[in-house]
Amino acid sequence: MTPSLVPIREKVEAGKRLSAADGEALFASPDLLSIAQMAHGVRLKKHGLTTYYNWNLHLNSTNVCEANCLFCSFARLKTGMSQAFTMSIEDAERWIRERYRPGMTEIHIVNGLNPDLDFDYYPSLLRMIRREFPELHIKAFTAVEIHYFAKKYGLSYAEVLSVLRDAGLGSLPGGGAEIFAERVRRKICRDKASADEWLAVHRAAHGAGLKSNCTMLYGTIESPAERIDHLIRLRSLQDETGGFQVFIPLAFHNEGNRMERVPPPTAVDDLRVIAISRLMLDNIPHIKAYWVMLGVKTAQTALLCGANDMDGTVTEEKVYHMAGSHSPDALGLSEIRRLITSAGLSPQERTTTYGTVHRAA
Ligand code: V47
Repeated sequence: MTPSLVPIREKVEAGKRLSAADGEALFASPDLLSIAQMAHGVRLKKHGLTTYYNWNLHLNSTNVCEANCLFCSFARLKTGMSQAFTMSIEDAERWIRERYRPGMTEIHIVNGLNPDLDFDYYPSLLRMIRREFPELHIKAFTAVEIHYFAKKYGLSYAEVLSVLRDAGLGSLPGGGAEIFAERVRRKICRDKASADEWLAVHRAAHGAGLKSNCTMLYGTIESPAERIDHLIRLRSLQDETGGFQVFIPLAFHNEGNRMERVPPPTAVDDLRVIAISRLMLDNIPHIKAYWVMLGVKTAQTALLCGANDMDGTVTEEKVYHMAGSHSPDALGLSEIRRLITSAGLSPQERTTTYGTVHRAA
């Protein structure tokens, strides 16, 4: 182990919280194997060998988006542009029906900030899903979307969340956080919710009894110190509310967007971010290795570097596939279990909120 890591290992073994300086020392160290071993030790203490996955479906019902994020390959600025789409509620119902299988437990919905829709579109979408597919937990709308609804329709976050919850919203996904540092946000995503607004939406969701997820987009133009600042801001909100279930680091993909000249993170970067996240986020229960984003092989390896969740079957993901992901469109349940088992770990199917799913073999 490189000498700079020795005091950090002592803190980790004593269960002490790591500081920003510790986090920066971890990013500065080339000793990935020692960092991964510490993170795996923390994961074993928290979860043993148990490794979660779920049976889910991803829906994007519109990619029309007023925000003009440089890294995004999915959004189209205006209705009518090439590849822009907006599903009606009937289209969305048909789309889900064609892909839904009895036994699925979750639908994950992330959309663009579409200026052409009335607010009623969103509760109507949720009500349709609750009526037609009552077994699905609805994890929908990032904090950036909730902020947009509040601003556009003149409502408070609590009011938006209350209407959506009454219509069937079960929890919030973690997207849209990107990197909290103002320097980076100004350059890559200047015209959407700020860091403080993103955090305020999650605070409001937790206050309303909704669980949520959190993310960090890494590999664009942020510094290691800005990554650590991001993780510490998530950790502070978690100290306050306890409402985050899982942290998902999201690796930058550079195809089909305006940051094509920025090289994407390597596998070593990916594993280092997973491991350091596990070490810094001592109060967030789970770390997800999202296979669509990492690629299946790196995601499997991440399960031995601090991650304890693989996300789910997904089915037709668009955000990453439009940005150059070469991962498959979907993974079968038995393939996810095989990946986990062959890493020497124990697969456990979960609900969105980490309840156990018992399924006849
Ligand atoms: O908000 C967009 C990111 C997010 C790119 O909560 C990009 O369980 C990298 O939030 N390169 C959407 N990242 C995905 C997301 C998510 C995914 C899986 C599970 C969960 C969960 C949440 O993807 C966006 C943005 O932060 N993103 N474009 C890109 N080119």
